[in-house]
Amino acid sequence: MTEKNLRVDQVAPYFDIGGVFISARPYGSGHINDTFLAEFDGAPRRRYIFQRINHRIFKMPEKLMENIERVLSHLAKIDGNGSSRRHMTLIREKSGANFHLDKDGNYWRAYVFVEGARTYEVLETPRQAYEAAKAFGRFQRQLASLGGERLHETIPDFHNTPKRFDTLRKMIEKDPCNRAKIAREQIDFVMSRAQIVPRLEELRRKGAIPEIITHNDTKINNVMLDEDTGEGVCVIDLDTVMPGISLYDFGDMVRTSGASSAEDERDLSKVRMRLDVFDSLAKGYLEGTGGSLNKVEMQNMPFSGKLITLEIGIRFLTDFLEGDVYFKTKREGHNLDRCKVQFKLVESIERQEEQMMKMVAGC
Ligand code: ADP
Ligand code: GN1
Ligand code: MG
Repeated sequence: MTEKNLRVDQVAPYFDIGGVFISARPYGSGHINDTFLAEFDGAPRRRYIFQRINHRIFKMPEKLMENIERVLSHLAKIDGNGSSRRHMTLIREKSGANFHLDKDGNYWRAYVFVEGARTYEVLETPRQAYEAAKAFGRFQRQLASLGGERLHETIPDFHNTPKRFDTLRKMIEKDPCNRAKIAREQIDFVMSRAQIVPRLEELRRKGAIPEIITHNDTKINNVMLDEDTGEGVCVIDLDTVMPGISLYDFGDMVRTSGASSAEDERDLSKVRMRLDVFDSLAKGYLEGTGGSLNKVEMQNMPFSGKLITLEIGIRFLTDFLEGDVYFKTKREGHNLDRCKVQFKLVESIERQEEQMMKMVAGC
């Protein structure tokens, strides 16, 4: 057992699971939290997900968990409680708290493992895109009826592209690791697209696109599809659920589901936006959101794919220049590789934007 697994061993007894902890292993390929799959004997279920929340990135874990608790109890009311796989189920600490704070100051949470469903890194068929987009759209629609106070902003300005752009500019000036010279081509790529950066924020500010509760991290490995039927089962990774605009979510779906390659593919000749997948994404999303989008939102669906892809590319580039302090990396230049894929996708969208517009109009 690695030290990390031992930590799960030590925190598991604090959670109201019952049964005996057997083992835990690192799980999934998220870039932010430390995720483990834990097995228990004699508990109501055998498998649970344990996560150590990255509190360097999420600076207010209590507030974040307050959001998640409100969101999940709302979904449970709509979907029905208990064994539903439609939403995640949080396991409380025996004290009743929705997280456990360990002696080193780490925040832990536990969820029921969603069985019989899986995530993908690269989608294989347009049908999967339809199902994933429908599930994310449905999630947005269900949260439209969440009453009470505005959710906490777990990361302020998360999808504020102009702010992300400014942060990049400052990082280029500072160039703390002397890496800007390696990324000259990517820096020029962003600068030549500066004029598109503010569009979504302007539409939000003018009220042309309404503020709603959004997921904000609709990457394809954050939705689980049924292993047998392929249906969208459950939206996961709720750390960034907060006020936003619909197109942040649709844009990130286009970026990750529409892409023909992995996010960090090194052979850029494999990277393009798949039109048939885009078509299915648009159909699934419009179906899931159930007619709640206005004309401006619909007209900007292809654009949002381009802008959010550029934005995430900007974030990978910024992190590369800063010395890889935000996203988990597995190899040298990993963030720059990820950035290159995003920019190749942006170019591919630019070439196909007109056709994408026609597809949305045809939905
Ligand atoms: P990160 O914020 O680091 O991306 P996630 O919450 O997305 O972490 O979890 C990482 C991975 O763990 C997911 O991509 C998924 O494969 C798996 N996972 C997370 N929660 C569950 C769950 N409740 N049931 C099954 N698998 C899960
Ligand atoms: C992170 O947590 P994960 O791996 O699902 C990031 C997203 C990025 C994504 C890029 C909180 O998502 O915003 O789009 O990596 N999450 C956070 O792969 O920053
Ligand atoms: Mg994730």
